[in-house]
Amino acid sequence: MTAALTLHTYWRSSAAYRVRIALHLKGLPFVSVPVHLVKDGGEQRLPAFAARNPQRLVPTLQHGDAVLTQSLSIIEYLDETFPDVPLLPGDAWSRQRARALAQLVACDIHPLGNLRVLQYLEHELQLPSEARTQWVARWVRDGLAAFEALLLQQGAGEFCVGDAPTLADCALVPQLYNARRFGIDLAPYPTVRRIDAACAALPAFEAAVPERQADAPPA
Ligand SMILES: N[C@@H](CCC(=O)N[C@@H](CS)C(=O)NCC(=O)O)C(=O)O
Repeated sequence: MTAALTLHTYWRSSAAYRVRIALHLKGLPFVSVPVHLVKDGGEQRLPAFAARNPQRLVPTLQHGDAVLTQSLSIIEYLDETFPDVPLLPGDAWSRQRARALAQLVACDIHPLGNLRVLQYLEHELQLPSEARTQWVARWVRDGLAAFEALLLQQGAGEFCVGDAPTLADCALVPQLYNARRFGIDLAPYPTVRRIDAACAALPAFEAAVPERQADAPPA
């Protein structure tokens, strides 16, 4: 019997959403432990959570006694540990493309609109809500334009890299959810939207949607 998988997660965290997609694509059973990122200053900042993940971020995945942090490396760990339904393609060039697209989202878009960054803009720099939204939109549009251009330059399949979902799709879909949340127009990115629709048709992506999580507020 394999060790249990426990995901410390928050329904609207796009980084946790990436890992939920990967777990569902692989058909791995896991227990979700909600970490409320906003209530009472954020449960991620409590000592008990910080002892598990000193970065005080979700996702954090426990696999038996091992504690894993950082969504993309968690997904790569899952891929190596549970190789059925691979999330990285079979050849080095395609693997590099999948990783580069995922990192474009996770390293170059997402950190600029993260909760603690927005809280800093609000509370310390005292930027009004409109300016904070403008900040997020600026970096999301920039990143998605590059993502779209890379897909066109390198030739996407049904999904970002080839005809099966990869690490890149696990990163893209949550970022688009986030973009919609901030009211960003996705019309300029038709290939991205086509791939998002292909992902949305798969039960694994549907199961990972924020509103379907147990800690999501009632509709
Ligand atoms: N690079 C990290 C980012 C994780 C991250 O930023 N998580 C956010 C939620 S999407 C978080 O926990 N934020 C809490 C905070 O900003 O205090 C990863 O990919 O796992």
